[in-house]
Amino acid sequence: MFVSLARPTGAAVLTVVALACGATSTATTVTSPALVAHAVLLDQTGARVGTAEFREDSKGAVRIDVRVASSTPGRHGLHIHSVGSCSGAAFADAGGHFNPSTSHHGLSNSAGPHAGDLPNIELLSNGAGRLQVTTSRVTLRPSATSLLDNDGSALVMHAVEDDQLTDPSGNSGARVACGPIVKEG
Ligand SMILES: [Cu+2]
Ligand SMILES: [Zn+2]
Repeated sequence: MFVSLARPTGAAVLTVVALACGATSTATTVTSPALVAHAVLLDQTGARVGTAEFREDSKGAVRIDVRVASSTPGRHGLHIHSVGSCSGAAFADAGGHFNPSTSHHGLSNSAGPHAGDLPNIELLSNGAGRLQVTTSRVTLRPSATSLLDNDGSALVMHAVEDDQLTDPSGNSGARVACGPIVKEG
C-alpha cells in the first residue's frame, strides 16, 4: 500500500476501506482524511444483525453502505432517526426520522422526504442483504444537517417495507434493528 508510507495508522486504515468500497479518489483521502462513521445494527435481543458505514465525500455527499447479515427475508424500511440512542422499549429513544428541514415522509412524497429517509433494503432468503446509497441530504461535518449533531443519530431497520409516502414512517412497522451512528477516529 503506497498510501500507508506517508500516513499514520488511522489514515492508512481509512484508505484501505475506501479502496475496498471502490471509492474513486485516494488523493482526497490522503490530503484530507475522509469523514467516516459507522453503526452496528442490533435487534431487540441485542443480537447483531448488520453494520453500516457512512462516508462523506469531497463534495459533501454521504455514501452509505448497509450490510445486513441475518434478519427476516424481504424488504425493510430503513431510516436515519434523529437521536443517537437505541435504548427504550422498541428503540423509542432513537426518536422520529432525522428531519431538520421539517419535511414529510417518503422518497416518493412531493412534500418530502425527511433527510433521514432511505430506500428499502431487500434481504434475500438467507436473511442477508446490502444497500448502498449516496445522499446529499445529510453530512458528517458540522452543519444544519449533520448526523453527528449534539444528540447524534441512529440507523433503524423496520419490520416491513416502507411505502415511501405515508407519514410518519411509511407504514414500515416495528423497529427491528437499531444502531447509533458513531464517528470513527
Ligand atoms: Cu425508521
Ligand atoms: Zn421519514
